[in-house]
This record gives sequence, C-alpha cells and structure tokens, in this order.
Amino acid sequence: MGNLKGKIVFITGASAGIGQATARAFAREGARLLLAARRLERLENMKPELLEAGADAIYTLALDVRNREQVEQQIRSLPEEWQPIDVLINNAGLSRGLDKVYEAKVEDWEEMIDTNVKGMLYVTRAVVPGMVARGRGHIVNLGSTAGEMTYPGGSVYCGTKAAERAINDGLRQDLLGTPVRVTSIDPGMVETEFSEVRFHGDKERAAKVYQGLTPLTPADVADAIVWAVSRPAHVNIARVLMTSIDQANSLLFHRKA
Ligand code: NDP
Ligand code: 8X3
Repeated sequence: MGNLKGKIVFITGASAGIGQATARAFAREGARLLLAARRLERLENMKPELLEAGADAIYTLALDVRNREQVEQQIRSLPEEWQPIDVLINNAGLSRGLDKVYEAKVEDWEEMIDTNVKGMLYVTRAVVPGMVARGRGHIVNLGSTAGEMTYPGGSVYCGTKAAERAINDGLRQDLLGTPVRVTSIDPGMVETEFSEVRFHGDKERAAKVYQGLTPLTPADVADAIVWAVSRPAHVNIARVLMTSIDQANSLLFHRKA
C-alpha cells in the first residue's frame, strides 16, 4: 500500500488502548479514519487531536461487533465516500476473568467468544467482499501471545486468540490470487484498559499485572501495524509476534523485585 495518505482505515475498538493508538498512528500518515466502538462519545472526543495530528477526515460509528445485524447495517449504510475501505483493523476485543475453566462464569466465556471471534468474523464478512471487488485492501487482525501458548485461567481467552490465528491464516489462503493482504499482529502484554476490563473494573488487581516489568505500550503495537500495512503491495506480512524485553512468552516474565 505504501503511501497511506487519504486511505480509508477502519479500526474497531478505537476508543481505547491499541485501537486508539492505531488511530493516532494512521492520523500521522494522513489517512481517513473510520473509527468504531460502543463508546461513541470517546471517539468524538478524539477527533480534534486526530485532525491536529494529520488525519485527512474522520467518521465515527457506534458499533457493538457482537451484533451481526448492526455490523451489517452500519457498514452497508456508510456514506458513499466512506464505503471503499482500504484497511480493516479488527482490534475490538477483551478478556473476562482469570478463572479455572471448570469454575469460570459462562457469561464471561460468551462475551469473549462473541466479541473476539464472532465479532471479528462479522466485520470481516461485511467488509472484505468490497475489498475483493475493488481489487485492493488489507486486513489486520489482533492476535496475541495468548494464541500461541495457553496460560492457567486463560483457557477461553487464549482459545479465542488461537481461533483468531486460524481464521487469519485461513483468510489469507482464501484470498490467495487477489491483491488483498492479511496480517495478524500478536503482542504480549500491553498496558491498556485490558486488565481492568478482564477483572471487571478492579483497578488494583489490574495494576498488579504490570508491576515490576516494562510492558509494551499501545503505540509500540500501532507502530507494528502501520509498518505491516505500509510494506510494498506485493509483500504480505503474515504475522508479527512481539513482546516487551521483559516477556519471553505467555508464562515467562522478568519482574524486578
Ligand atoms: P482495551 O480494553 O484498552 O480496548 C479494547 C477496545 O475494544 C475498546 O476500544 C473497546 O471499546 C473495544 N471493544 C470491546 N468490546 C467491543 C464490542 N463488543 N464492540 C466494539 N468494540 C468493542 O484493550 P486493548 O487495547 O489492550 O485490546 C485491543 C485488542 O488487542 C484486543 O483484541 C485484545 O485482545 C488485543 N490484545 C491485547 C493485549 C494486551 O495485553 N493489552 C495483548 C495482545 C492482544 P468500547 O468499550 O468503547 O466498545
Ligand atoms: C493479551 C496478552 O498475556 O494478557 O492478549 O493474554 S495476555
């Protein structure tokens, strides 16, 4: 894709963390930003800063990726100038709980599976046919080290990210012969609202996750996303597995005492 100026970049889960940092990174490239999340007011509040950073234009959508009808309807009824999406960042996602699989809340499992797997699929199904028809496009999915290696209490979250990996690879196979590219960005621990959401708002428990180590920042991940998307059109980055220097895999961390 090379020059990102004026390209339409659709980011799900743009209201916080990695999605928000990715919006900032693409704004600096002069992209047109199509931003989606449930918390619309947050997206609206981001607009001045993103325009100041260089975004060509911004369109915001209140979207719950778990709602298939809403996803289809919202994407179908985009204004004509926002229809030709060049880059889709399937970022919306979450973890809920860190419980043993035989004790966890079924509602937590459903929220993770509905968001991370089914939500990603609904958005992909709604956007990718247009990319194929136009003969251009790039899908970036947010995977995780959790999709590589399961950790205790993380079975279902890790399962959703293992599913992301399989779907990412399958989509790339299905798009072979088209110019549409598919990339999975798989970070380890990134300090965002992720842990607070995982622990249902328990800030103290969330803060402990990052204690004594240097995690990745959302900007580090955004940087990798922009890098993958800005490779020459014939180059497909299949997967980027990235951690901070204090993390070796899902289970092994270096924490200062
Ligand atoms: P945050 O909690 O900071 O942000 C999550 C974003 O997803 C928010 O913008 C939230 O917006 C959105 N979101 C959640 N549920 C939905 C939904 N049903 N519909 C639409 N949007 C939704 O987390 P991160 O930035 O850390 O997470 C982003 C992605 O990165 C996730 O897929 C996560 O699994 C992945 N990841 C995170 C890592 C980490 O350590 N933080 C490491 C590896 C991967 P809103 O609530 O407004 O809808
Ligand atoms: C988020 C990273 O290790 O908290 O995907 O699951 S981890």
